Amino acid sequence: MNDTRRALLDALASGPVTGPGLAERLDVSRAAVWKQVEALRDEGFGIESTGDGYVVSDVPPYGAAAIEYGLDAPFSVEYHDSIGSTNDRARELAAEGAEDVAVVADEQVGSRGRLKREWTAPSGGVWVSLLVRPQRPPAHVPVFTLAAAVAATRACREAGVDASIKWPNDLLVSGTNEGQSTRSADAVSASEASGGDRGGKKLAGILTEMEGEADRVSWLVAGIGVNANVDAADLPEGATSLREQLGEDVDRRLFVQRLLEEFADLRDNPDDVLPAWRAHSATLGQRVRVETPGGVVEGRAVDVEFPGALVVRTGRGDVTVHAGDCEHLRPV
Ligand code: BT5
Repeated sequence: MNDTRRALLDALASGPVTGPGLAERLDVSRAAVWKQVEALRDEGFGIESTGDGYVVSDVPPYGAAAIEYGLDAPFSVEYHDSIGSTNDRARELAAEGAEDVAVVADEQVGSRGRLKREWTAPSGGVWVSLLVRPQRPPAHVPVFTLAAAVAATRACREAGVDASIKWPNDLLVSGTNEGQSTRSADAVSASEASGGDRGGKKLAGILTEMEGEADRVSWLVAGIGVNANVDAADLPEGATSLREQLGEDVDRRLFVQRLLEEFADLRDNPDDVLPAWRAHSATLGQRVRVETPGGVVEGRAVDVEFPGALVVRTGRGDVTVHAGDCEHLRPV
C-alpha cells in the first residue's frame, strides 16, 4: 500500500476532513485525493461527503485497507485471499528490501510450522507474518518470538479467550481437555504429537525465521497463526479455535490491529517482553519434558531467561534450554 493511501486512511480515521484539507495534509492534488477515496469505496469503504468533509460510515470486515484504517502501529498491510505461506511472501518482501510489513491471508495452502511440520490454515483464520528489521544481534531473535506470543495472547484475551503460552511459542487454552490426564500415556502422546497438550488445546503457533550477519539481524519474519473463525473439525486433533471457545466469530480486523499494536509496542520496549511472557505463561511451574537437539531434559520449568531460554529444575540442578519441543507432563 502506498504512503498516500495510508496517510489518507489515518486522516479519515481521526474525523471529518475536507478534500482540500486532505490535499494539503497529504501534499497531493485534490484530484489525487478524490481518486484514492474512490479506490477505497471500490474496496468496500462507505465514505460520505458531508458539510464537514469526508466521513467514513462503513469499513469492510477484513483486508489491507480495513486493517490499516485506525491502526496504531507502523505496519503496512499486504492482504491475500489465498496464498501458499505468508512467511514465504514476507521473505520475498525482505529480499526486496521491505520492512515493517504485515502479510495477512484469509487462507494458506502451503503453510509451515517449525521443523518443516505442516500448519493447517483454512479460510477464516488469522494468518499473519510480520517482517521487521530489528537493530539487534541474531542471538536476540528469540525475544521477538516471545514478543509475538505475548502480543497474540493479549489479542486473544481481549477477544474473550483465556489463552496462555506454552514455551516457547504455542498458545494454549487450558481446561478444554482435562480428560486427557486419565487417558493412557500412548493416547496422551498421540494427542500431543498432533498439536494438543496435557495443559490444553492449541489455539495458535508461531514460526520465526531470520537472516543475519555476525553482529546484526538483517531481517526477521514472525509468522503468527491463530485459529480464529475456524471450526475445530477443520483443524488437527488437539487444536481449538476462537470460534469454538466463544461460540461466535471474532472481528478479525480488530484482532489483527491489536496483534500488530501489541507487537510494535513490545518491539520498542524489549525489557517488557520477559515479564509479560512470564505473566502469560502456561509452562512456568509445570513439570515439563523438553526434547532438545542435545537430548531430553525433564524437570520443573522455573523461569524464562533472556533472550528466551527455559530454565528447567532437574535432579541434577538447573538446566537452561535454548531450543526444543516442550511437553507439559502430569504432576507427580
Ligand atoms: C507452529 O509450529 O506452531 C508454528 C505455526 C506457524 C504458522 C504461521 S501462520 C502464518 C505463518 N505462515 C506460515 O507458513 N507459518 C506461519 P509447530 O510448533 O512445529 O507446530 C506444528 C504442529 O501443530 C503440527 O505438526 C500439527 O500437529 C499442529 N497443527 C497444525 N496446524 C495447526 C493448527 N491450525 N492449529 C493447531 N495445531 C496445528
